[in-house]
Amino acid sequence: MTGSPDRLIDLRSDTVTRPTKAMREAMATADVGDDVYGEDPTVNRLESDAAALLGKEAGLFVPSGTMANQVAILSHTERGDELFIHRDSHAYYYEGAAPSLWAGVVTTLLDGPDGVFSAEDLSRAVRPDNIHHPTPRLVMLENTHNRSGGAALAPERLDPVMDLAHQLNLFVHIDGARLFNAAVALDCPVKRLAQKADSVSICLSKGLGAPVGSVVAGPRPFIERSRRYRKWLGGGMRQAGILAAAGLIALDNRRRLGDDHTRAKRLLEGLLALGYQAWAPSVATNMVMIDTNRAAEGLVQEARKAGVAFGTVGTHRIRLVTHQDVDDSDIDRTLAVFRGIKRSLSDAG
Ligand code: TLP
Repeated sequence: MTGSPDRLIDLRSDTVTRPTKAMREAMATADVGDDVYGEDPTVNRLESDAAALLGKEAGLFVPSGTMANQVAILSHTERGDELFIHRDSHAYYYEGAAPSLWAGVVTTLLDGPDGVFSAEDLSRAVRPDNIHHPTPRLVMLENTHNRSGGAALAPERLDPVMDLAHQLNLFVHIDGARLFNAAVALDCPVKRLAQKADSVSICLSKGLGAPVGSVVAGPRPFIERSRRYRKWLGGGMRQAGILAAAGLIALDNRRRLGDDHTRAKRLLEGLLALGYQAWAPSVATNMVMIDTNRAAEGLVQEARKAGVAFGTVGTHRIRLVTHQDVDDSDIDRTLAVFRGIKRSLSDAG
């Protein structure tokens, strides 16, 4: 085994990044006001810059990706409505029962590769208007798709689903926590990826490196409703320009996401060369998923002792995520740790 190094290489998520010096300086010197009165100039700038990048009329700064998803669901639906969502989507899988708790919607789960269901699947799932059924209202998509290995979904995959949703009078929200990763991997403007969605949310605190924050974007009336729901959920922040200043730098950081993808690819190829089984999406981004024949949690513990942290996705799969605080030598060290684990396993017979 490789000896325990001085610094932990943290590949658990791209949420673990620490704000850079430039970000901290921008935060310290941010122009601020009370955002609940709509008077924080830095928040206002972040909201309009993000909305412009996403090709939407208006934006709303919220504390987290989870709140972004939940205010979007609340703003699009009424109690008793039906939400169509992939079984592995964050808003269903990782947000507790939040859609039913807050919005009072029923979730109908769909399946499909790379975290996306087909237009045909959606068409089969949407039942006719009838007093016995909930009212079909919202389709939620996720790009990149986290539990599907960070799969980037091209317009050819998502547009037909969104077109059908609109024909059926359903709204569409995209959880774009990592939409900029998708744009970079697909070499497609982010605006194009969001074009057919009624609303979209992005996270500033994942690969973009901000300490906190997400933005929901969509038509102005939708954003005004979302502002009310954000307040209800306790997300009305005061001198939030301190955080939005980091968010503005995070938006610029989209230009460096390609480096994370290159490192993830090198990590994947290195692990494959060592004989590990990878589980890869059609278009990969900054995540690597490895299937393990031993309990994934045991592997996590062992690697952590050797200075590399990552997480599990189920009992026999691990997830490694690259981000701005991981460099090329960290990838080399990670591969050395995996080589050591492999060797100790085969030595044990
Ligand atoms: N994802 C986290 C965990 O919650 C799993 C991670 O480490 O990947 N949408 C997507 C697609 C996400 O991946 C996440 C966070 C969220 C929403 C929620 O964002 P936060 O953590 O800001 O509430």
